[in-house]
Amino acid sequence: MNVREFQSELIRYAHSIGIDKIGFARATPFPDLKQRLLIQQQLNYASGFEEPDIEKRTEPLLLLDGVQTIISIAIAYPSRMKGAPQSKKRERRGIFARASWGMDYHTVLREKLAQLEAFILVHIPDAKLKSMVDTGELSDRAVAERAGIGWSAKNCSIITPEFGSYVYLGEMLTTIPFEPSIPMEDECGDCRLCLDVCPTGALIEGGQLNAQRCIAFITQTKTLVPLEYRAKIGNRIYGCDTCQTVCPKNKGKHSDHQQAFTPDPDLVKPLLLPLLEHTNRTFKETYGHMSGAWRGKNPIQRNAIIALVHFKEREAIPKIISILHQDPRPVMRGTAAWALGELFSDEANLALKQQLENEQEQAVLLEIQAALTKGEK
Ligand code: B12
Ligand code: SF4
Ligand code: SF4
Repeated sequence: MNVREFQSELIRYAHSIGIDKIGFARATPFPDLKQRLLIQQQLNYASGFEEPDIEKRTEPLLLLDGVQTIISIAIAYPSRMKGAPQSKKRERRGIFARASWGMDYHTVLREKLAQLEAFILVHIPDAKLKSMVDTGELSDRAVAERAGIGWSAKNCSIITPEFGSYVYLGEMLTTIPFEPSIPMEDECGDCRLCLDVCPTGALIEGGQLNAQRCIAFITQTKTLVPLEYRAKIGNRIYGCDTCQTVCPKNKGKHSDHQQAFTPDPDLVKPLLLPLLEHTNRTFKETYGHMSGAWRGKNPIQRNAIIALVHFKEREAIPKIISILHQDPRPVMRGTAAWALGELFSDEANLALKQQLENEQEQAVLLEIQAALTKGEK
């Protein structure tokens, strides 16, 4: 079998194991991406979650000797859930972004790539292969764009004609000289809906994100959320889907054929107050299989307090007071102080004054003072 024939075999095999799209990119350097990454770094627009070595990100040869082709794969995930529970008074709920529905996509895509590797090695035993999903050095989107999986859209996502932007991406570097796929034309046209609806103005221009302002990023940080973003987070406890849900190219796109990503409605739209009760162990047991659990329980619990304020859930005041008085984590105490200032009641005011006497942490003291000042107004 020559390389061309094997490539067709490989594509057929990929589809047979549930890979929704597969494309092939030449493993030459990514000079445009390199410039882009440098600019993002200089402007402090990067998130800090990316691989820091820009050379490794843009020079595939540094990752695999003799690399010729990068195989890009895409796997679709659902945009709707069945039986979503209502968020109502005393039973307020947060929301995990769709990229955290069902099983962690890293596990699913890595398994598919491992199957693909095994298939290749049966036919070409001396091939050298290296696979990655999200946490690898490469930009999964830049590879997918070059491999014709979809176009690089104004909301930064790779949008596929078949599944919209609701696809996960992964890739495999190979020493095999496959025929490259043809990249897609941009289909955003004059549309700029995503730029206009982004709640924090994080999309600076088409295809350029200031990650520091992006709610998807902010929900994953471990520090106090800067004041200007707290009201904008809403009930998002992990990630943000707004620039995707608004996109006309995603209209009607809902792929539920990947069983692994079928969401458990009570987990992806969890009750907020019970979330605050989790220990590390119970959180891991309950949410550990989801990609949104990767930063542990602390950011999620901080975001849950912010979401309770979003719902003006005054029933939560006693629990938030207990956090202010007893939680060993300054970020939780600081967020609780702010929340009590927002939800305001005599009980909350008294609790803030008591903590003002006992609090040792400067950042928390500032939050308490700001909350008390707010209450006086
Ligand atoms: C860091 C990171 C984040 C950061 C920063 C996101 C960003 N836009 O840069 C934060 C935490 C904010 C984030 C959020 C999300 N992420 Co994220 N993230 C990553 C990660 C690890 C690296 C991305 C990166 O390097 N960004 C730097 C920018 C500069 O490069 P890039 O976007 O990779 O590549 C494009 C640009 O460079 C652009 N470009 C290059 N040159 C030039 C020149 C010009 C002039 C212009 C305009 C553009 C341009 O073209 C490239 C191809 O599109 C990737 C996984 C990976 N290893 O690649 C996942 C990844 C991008 N994330 C993903 C997802 C699903 C999300 C969320 C939707 C999750 C959610 N619901 O909350 C949001 C979407 C937010 C958004 N609007 O982008 C998917 C995207 C799938 C897809 N269909 O596109 C990825 C690929 C993970 C995966 N393996 O599936 N993410
Ligand atoms: S994920 Fe949310 S905050 Fe980030 S760019 Fe999209 S709409 Fe804006
Ligand atoms: S909302 Fe419009 S501009 Fe933004 S990604 Fe979708 S089609 Fe492109």
